Amino acid sequence: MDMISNRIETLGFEKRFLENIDPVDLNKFDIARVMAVHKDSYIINNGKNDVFAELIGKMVFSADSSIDYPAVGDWVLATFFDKNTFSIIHNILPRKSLLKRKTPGKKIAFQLIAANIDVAFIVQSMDADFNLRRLERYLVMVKESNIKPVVLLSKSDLIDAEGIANRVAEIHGIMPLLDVKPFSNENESGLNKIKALLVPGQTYCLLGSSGVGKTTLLNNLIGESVFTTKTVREKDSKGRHATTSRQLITLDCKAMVIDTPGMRELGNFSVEIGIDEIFSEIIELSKQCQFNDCNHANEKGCAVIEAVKKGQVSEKRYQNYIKMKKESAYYEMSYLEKKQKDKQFGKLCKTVMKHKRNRENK
Ligand SMILES: Nc1nc2c(ncn2[C@@H]2O[C@H](COP(=O)(O)OP(=O)(O)OP(=O)(O)O)[C@@H](O)[C@H]2O)c(=O)[nH]1
Ligand SMILES: [Mg+2]
Ligand SMILES: [Zn+2]
Repeated sequence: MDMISNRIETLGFEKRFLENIDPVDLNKFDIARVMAVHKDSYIINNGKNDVFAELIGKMVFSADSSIDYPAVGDWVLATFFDKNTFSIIHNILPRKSLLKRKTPGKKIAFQLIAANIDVAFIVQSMDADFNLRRLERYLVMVKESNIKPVVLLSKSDLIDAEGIANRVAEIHGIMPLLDVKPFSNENESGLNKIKALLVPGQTYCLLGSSGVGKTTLLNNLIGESVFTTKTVREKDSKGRHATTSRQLITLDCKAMVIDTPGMRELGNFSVEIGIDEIFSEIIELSKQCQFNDCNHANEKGCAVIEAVKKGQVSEKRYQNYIKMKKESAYYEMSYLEKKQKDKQFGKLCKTVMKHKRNRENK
């Protein structure tokens, strides 16, 4: 067990993952990490090698939603067969973080991005893609998921030093303590500063719009062009993602990285912790609003609106805050509605069954 635990520690395993696990299960199963997900099959690693895996039927039958399925980065209990060439996943260990987004549409459904991530590299390119509002959305998602954000500004080769400094200053204007690293995959400037952030055994993920250079960065960190990036010709063809699968890569320095496909839509937000953290100055101001339940929309004595009028909070930032708040409120509402509907449907079933029984008994 100890030898195995040493081996999985290099994959980022921590004792805390075992906190609520039955010791009997630990004797029965191996601990392994999900390295890649492909439809309904998986590649997992128990510290020895990558092994093909499937879910035990019980897990599939009892799954309520996508959250009950393994994501890249998950720790699982599994059994290994045929000299370590095939495995069955029995259980997912409690996650320390889970990056997910709501799938488009009104239905409450999530797409899992990755589990047990320590640091999220939010990548924006400094040319066309640079957008503070989008950055705020990514930051909210990352904070909400209990993950440390670092902002990587790519394509520094395309703008001058002043342009770079301005963009960094703009970000620090809204988040003074945020780690922001400009870099270029093209001339490799700033790459060493990114490498210096990588800690062995920690798991990182690359987030950001399509075409900002996430996969190119990963290839640079590996030191080899292992993964496909967009060719120059394809660069303009919007909507085509170079990266489509998700997998966990172990770098030579023993840090692990998950590359993700660019997300076109970030989806709505389920809870408000993230929003409150990223818009902390607005939360601070709202304590001075005349009404406790102020929505900062058009209420009398609203300190937030006052600050926007005075130019202390930018109009755009305020609008983004209101927009995200609305989305999150909408989300909560539709969730409740869904539950309500489920209840009504359950009642309906019961009544139908009762009538049926009554008829049969007659
Ligand atoms: N000038 C310049 N071009 C870059 C830089 N980084 C990436 N590129 C180019 O940008 C294009 C897109 O890069 P990718 O690494 O495929 O982008 P991605 O973020 O992985 O995109 P998706 O996988 O679609 O999400 C490629 O043509 C790269 O050569 C950079 O720092 N400077
Ligand atoms: Mg990519
Ligand atoms: Zn207010």
